[in-house]
Amino acid sequence: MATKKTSPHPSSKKAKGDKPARANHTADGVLRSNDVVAAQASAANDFVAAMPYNSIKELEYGHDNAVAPPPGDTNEPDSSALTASTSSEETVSAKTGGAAPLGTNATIAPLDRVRVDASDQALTTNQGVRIGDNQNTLKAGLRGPSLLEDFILREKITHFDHERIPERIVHARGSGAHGYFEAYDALTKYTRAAPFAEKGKVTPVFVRFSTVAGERGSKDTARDVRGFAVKFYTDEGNWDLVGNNMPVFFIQDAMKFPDLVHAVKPEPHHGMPQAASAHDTFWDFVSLMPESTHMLMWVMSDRAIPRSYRMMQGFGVHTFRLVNADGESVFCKFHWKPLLGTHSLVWDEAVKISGADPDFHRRDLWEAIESGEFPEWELGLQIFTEEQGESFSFDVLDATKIVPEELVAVLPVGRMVLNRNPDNFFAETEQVAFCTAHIVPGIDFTNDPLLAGRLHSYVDTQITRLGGPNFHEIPINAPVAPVQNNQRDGMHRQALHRGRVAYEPNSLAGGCPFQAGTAGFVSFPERITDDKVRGKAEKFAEHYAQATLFFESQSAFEKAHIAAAFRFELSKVGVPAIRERMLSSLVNVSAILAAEVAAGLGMEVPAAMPKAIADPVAPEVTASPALSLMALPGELGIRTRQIALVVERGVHYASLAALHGALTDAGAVVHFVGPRIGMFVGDSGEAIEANKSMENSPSVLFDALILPDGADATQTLARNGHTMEFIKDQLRHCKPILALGTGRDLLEMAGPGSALEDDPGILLVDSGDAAAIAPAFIDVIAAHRHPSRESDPPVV
Ligand code: HDE
Repeated sequence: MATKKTSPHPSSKKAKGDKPARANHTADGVLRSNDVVAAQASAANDFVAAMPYNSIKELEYGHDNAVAPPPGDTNEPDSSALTASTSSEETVSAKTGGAAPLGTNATIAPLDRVRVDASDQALTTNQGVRIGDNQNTLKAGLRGPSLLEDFILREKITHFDHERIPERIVHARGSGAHGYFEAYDALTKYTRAAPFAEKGKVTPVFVRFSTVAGERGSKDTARDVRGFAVKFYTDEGNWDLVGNNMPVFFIQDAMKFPDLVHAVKPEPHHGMPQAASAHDTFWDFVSLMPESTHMLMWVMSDRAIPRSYRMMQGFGVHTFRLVNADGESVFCKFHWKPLLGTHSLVWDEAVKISGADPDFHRRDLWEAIESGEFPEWELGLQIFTEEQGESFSFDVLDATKIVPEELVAVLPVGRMVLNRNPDNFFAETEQVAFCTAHIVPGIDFTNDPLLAGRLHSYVDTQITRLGGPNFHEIPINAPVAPVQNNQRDGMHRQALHRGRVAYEPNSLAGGCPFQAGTAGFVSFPERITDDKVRGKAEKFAEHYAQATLFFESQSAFEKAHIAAAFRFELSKVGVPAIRERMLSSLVNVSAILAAEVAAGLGMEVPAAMPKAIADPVAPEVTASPALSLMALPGELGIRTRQIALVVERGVHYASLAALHGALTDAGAVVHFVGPRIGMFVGDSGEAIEANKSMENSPSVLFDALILPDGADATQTLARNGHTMEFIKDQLRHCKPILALGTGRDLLEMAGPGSALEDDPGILLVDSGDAAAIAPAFIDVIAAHRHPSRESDPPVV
């Protein structure tokens, strides 16, 4: 039990700012040395004596104590001097400040404390010395040799030489933002986790989206899984939900992760290809790992080329465990659903964007937040009991399987809003360190063997990447909850820990910091009685049912895109036997898909690959509409969509002005795009400024296109090769086009001619009707894309 001590030794009293006082060696009638250090030791005696033994030692044993550990013994000192490092700690200077307020850790505070603003400040060295000349090295004579004594040059260059840190081994390319999570309701029935403690509770978050395979400087629009990692700074510590935009993974056991990553990354001899995974090693590996097939269906779908980070789902992937305050537990899967809906690029567009703007997703996220269009997701949970989980046809500990939403519905529990861009990309987005092992009371792990490996991997990798074990002190990683423990030292330690105690139990620091008992994290006491083996449960051997479920649940054009993606990726594989092996695996997913891909590769459909299990349990769900991107159209409207209004000298001004107004009112981002940037004079003499050119911003960067009216203007535009490319791509990618008056001529030159009238994504009007057509065009843009225009025949 904690006790309170009330009789400090007289020598512990000291006026703030005084020099360390010689003890009054006769104050209590006992003659003592007047040595300050000896007096300090003697002062500690009463305090230490108040803890005669470790009263919780006996509670370290047995099951009951394991599930409900006691709080540690603790005593409160009457004077901070009793637990201080030094009797002079109240000697204040500009460098040291005053004594730390008791029980606080000043390194844990809002990021304001580390934000640096150089406005109105002179340039200095890292030692704070103002620099007189930042242009010239110190030389012996104007044309003489540079001198080694130039400490300013050497400091500057040395720091520069070490500016880079190792990039993440996977997920190197990413973009982040701050925001908050808000709980819809208390979820205390299922979990005592802090973010769900009460209705309306708000928890700060930092989110990082990423690609997986490419290096830090690679393109955003590669075909790849996207990371979706959320750090919740809860008032009970940091919780990281380190998920992806796809709900399954390639492998079932952490043992295979290095193999997977070595297969998917650039081939080691020549370092190619960058960002993509279209090479022999990846397809060699996955075609030998049929458990990957389900994930391959997701990766070959349009989910692997999202339109925007703001328009993709997120998933925790593994089954997690929730635990309530009574110690009752359920299993759970985490889902993020974007308010804007799920929308993707098409492959040809993604390829072209990677040249036009490799930062396409980073820019999109940044610009949306800068313009106050804060992206939002709803968090949903699939909750089921362990017993329910055991009854499913698949194993819920197998990360290559989903729990279909038709089997367990998704319960909406809160929303996440990203409302602030980082101050500094390196300090925040690059240095943020997520870890699946960062959980808080109320959340626990299951025995998913992939998750187990992750629990080790993330902290381990940060030690190399961030240069030591103290990365939790980097401001972006520091929790808002207090951090107090006896871990000390190591590279780049920031905290100045008071006192001489760095162990527990102790009496010299009044037992502090003490173990929290059931107020802290206590692992769920899962019963385990089994053999210690290397192996997997039988249900893990079923590899195809959910791959088929996914494929069959897609719309016709999504199926066509999946077939086209397999065709493209496998066409890049140099070794035909690998292509054939992969095709034989696809036969087990869908005969139609296999036939479609084989035809696209000029191959015969091979025999089906032998399955690892002859007689699997029949799946509960054979069609899941929720798996189609069409299931989440999201908020209708055109907010943040990028619209190109083409301009040239002599365009019909009034119609463009009317549309500019209507689209702006609807929240779109309107750009005037000319053959060059700069001023153009319209038909009535007014000026229009083009902020983009068709050369610097090809049409793949825009969601919709308006072709202007004006005979002279359109004739000039028609002679420009860029104009035709601009329109052709917009047509090819099934995006909305509005042609005003003679703008139709341009469309006909570039496009399919007579089919224009029947295309739901194309509107043709006289310029006098521009204002009237605006609402209809807004609806056409809101639909994003009009796949009926596609030339690839749909897979039926
Ligand atoms: Fe990761 N993963 N991973 N991963 N992962 C990393 O951690 C790892 C897995 C995911 O924005 C690394 O800090 C292992 C699944 C995201 O900073 C590393 C295994 C899922 C991010 C690592 C997996 C993920 C990472 C690299 C299998 C989806 C980026 C740098 C056992 C649920 C986080 C780092 C960010 C990053 C290991 C599998 C998601 C090496 C060993 C499954 C979103 O520690």
